[in-house]
Amino acid sequence: PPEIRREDYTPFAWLVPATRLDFELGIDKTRITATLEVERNPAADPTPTIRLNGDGPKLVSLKCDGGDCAGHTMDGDDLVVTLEGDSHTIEIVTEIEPSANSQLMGLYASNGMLCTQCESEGFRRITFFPDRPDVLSTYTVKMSGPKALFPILLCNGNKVDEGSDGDDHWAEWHDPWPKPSYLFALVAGDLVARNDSFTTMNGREVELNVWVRDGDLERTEHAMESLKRSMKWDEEVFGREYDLDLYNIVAVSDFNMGAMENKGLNVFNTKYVLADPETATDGDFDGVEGVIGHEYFHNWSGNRITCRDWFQLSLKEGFTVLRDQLFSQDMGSEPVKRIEDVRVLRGAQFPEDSGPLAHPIRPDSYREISNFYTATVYNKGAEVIRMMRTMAGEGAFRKGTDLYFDRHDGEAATCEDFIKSIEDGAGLDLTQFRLWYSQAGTPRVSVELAHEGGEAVLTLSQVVPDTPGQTGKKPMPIPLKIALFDRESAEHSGEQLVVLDTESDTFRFPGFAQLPVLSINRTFSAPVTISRNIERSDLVFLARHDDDPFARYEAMQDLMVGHLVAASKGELGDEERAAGTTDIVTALRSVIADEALDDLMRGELLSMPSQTYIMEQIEAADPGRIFEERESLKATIGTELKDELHRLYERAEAVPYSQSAEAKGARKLKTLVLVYAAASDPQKAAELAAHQYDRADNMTDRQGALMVLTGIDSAERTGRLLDFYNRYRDNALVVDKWFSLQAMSLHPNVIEHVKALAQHEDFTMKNPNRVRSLYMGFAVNPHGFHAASGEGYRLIADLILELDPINAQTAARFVPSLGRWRKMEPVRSAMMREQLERIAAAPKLSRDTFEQVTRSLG
Ligand code: DPP
Ligand code: ZN
Repeated sequence: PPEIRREDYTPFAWLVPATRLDFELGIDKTRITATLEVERNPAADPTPTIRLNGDGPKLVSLKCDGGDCAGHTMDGDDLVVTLEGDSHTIEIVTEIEPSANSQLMGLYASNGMLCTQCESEGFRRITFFPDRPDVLSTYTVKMSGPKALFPILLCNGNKVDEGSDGDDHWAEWHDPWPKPSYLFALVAGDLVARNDSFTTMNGREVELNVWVRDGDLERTEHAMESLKRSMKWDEEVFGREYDLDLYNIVAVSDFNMGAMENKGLNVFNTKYVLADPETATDGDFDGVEGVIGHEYFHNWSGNRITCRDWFQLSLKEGFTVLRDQLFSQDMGSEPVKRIEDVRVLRGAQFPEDSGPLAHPIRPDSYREISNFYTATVYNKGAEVIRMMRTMAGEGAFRKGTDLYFDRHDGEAATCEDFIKSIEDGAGLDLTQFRLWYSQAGTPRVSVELAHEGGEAVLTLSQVVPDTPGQTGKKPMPIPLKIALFDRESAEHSGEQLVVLDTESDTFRFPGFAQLPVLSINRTFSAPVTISRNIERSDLVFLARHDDDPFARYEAMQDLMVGHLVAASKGELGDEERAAGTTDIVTALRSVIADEALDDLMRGELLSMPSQTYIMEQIEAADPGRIFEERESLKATIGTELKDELHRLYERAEAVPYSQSAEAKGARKLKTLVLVYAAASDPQKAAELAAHQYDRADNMTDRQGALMVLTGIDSAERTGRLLDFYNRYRDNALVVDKWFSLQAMSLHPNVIEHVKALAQHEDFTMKNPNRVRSLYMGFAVNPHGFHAASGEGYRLIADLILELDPINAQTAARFVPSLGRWRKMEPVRSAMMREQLERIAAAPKLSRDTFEQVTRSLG
């Protein structure tokens, strides 16, 4: 497959002011008549042809201006039509087979309904079209089909007409807002809606619907409330008003992504719509709110202003992720949300940025764009814009975004357009800052603090590491929020922002009689790694006193990470090990006792760093060794703090179920206590977890208990797993949990369990949620995936090969786990590489998997 390069961009030679689509809908066969009004684009070089992208639709007929076309050929999958004059009407009839579409791109069947997914290049699987985001067109769509099968017919925009014809019926929809083809959507099926309305800031009434299958309606309240909160928040915080009279959300159970922001017709994975206390955890509730917000915010950052080309993906995704993060911060606990977001960044993006698939947030080339819907484009993209906001201040940043929305409304824009708008609107000079868009790799900042003549002297230096295809990088502006704590009073005289924009720099702070304690990268103001030689006692100090909750969490994590890294490398003598453990236990004890903390935050402070994060800190990591050290520390904590944790549990257990922060915090603590108990006293933990499971009146408690039980070989484990399955076997999302809990478990036989589950009657390769629940659960379980035998690697490689022909996009998502081979100790490293080579040698790999495997081996 060819490499597509950002610098090769040229505007399309034609404009398509209007598109008419006629769908004759059927599950097995759908016929589409597409009528395109095309005009020469005065801004582009003239060509004698128009290229209409295709990916498999059967061409039934083709007409130009009502008659034969002057000529046409197929160029690969594309249809190239000869066009001589300046404006034409092209009519294309195609046929497709929705029920045979297992890739879930384009128009496909799911549970008897029809739906679409067009981003990035799915529209070309429906009809031939200039399927690129810079071709904006106004769509009028007529859908017809059997009323019994498809009582509900939905499309973008507003319904303008409808009628019946015997057993068939039809609806015509018109979307007044010009859009690229990737935002097209259609849904036809037997659906019911939760209906509501929202009055915008200018008094326009918008009808809101959340469409689901009959029986799921009671679980849509949270989605609807989240939608209304999103609409209000975007008015208040970004000044953005909704622009149609109708907003439809449809839940679909077979879906590659989380959700899709199609204009006026969002299509969602059921996972991000359906929630009630009985079947959804607190995390699931937060996920629904976040994704509902995300897709809604795209209406402005993505739809009203879209991307010129797919290299600009972060223009809409990075910005929209930042918007959804800020929204969730405002709806819940700001510091806890920040910690969660940083955890995602470090868990997914940092490894990507330090591995073979590293790429800048604005990539320079790709073979398959689906592979670039990454944590880098999304989450690092959000961090980069967050840094602009930090440097500008909230008010000035808002002026920048106002200018952006104003200047580029209706356009297909670039990242550069965004940066320029923030520069002009916020009054920032972002000349050097643009490097964040072009340079990959997580910068490493080295920190030294000295005390000289009554001053604290802070020396910072940065290295931006080499990444594939990029060496010798330039220093970037790194905004670091800091505070200097007096050791006696445990107070500081104000937070400051220092911007390190050279390789190395020194900052002096007068007025210190002795060396203060430095709190740095507060709120995680820059997406970098900090390396410093800090005394353990200073970390204990910060874990206890830092007034920035994020920095306090960070100190707690650093304390544990430092200990576990040294222990895993065999660098700790008995005495050091004991001293390190004592410090950790002391710090945790102070967290448990601190009455100023709320329990959600307390839960964060009491959580151990993930094994994956620890592995990232070590060259040639030995996952087995790290696992043992981490379990051993967990057991020590469980033993040493047994009484405190027990009291915490009892207090939390008395809090009745509600959605309040207090009750959520209590639930988080309960399962956390079980996690520590499982390491220190498994039999007791199994009893306690079984008790929690049996008494649970909500999924958070029940799932938490079962999660702990799956790791303990016990009678309780078997009984509760069976109960869980029998209780929820009719609920696909909960059955997904049942699969993933077992795949993620600490049980010694996890590989055998996963193999058996793959043969379970409820397992299918056709449903991405089910595939991810079993195999992504396993791939992120270092205990199973990195088993010394190499069996975990083989299992994932087998999966990739089996899934690739069915759903290439989902298959390719599993490649990065094997792509970490360079970071592993030699034996595992060789086994991982061997599996990648086995995949690479397979005949007929998809473009998605081929690209990921080749880059991973590269
Ligand atoms: N649906 C995906 C998202 O919202 C891609 N746009 O991020
Ligand atoms: Zn998005």
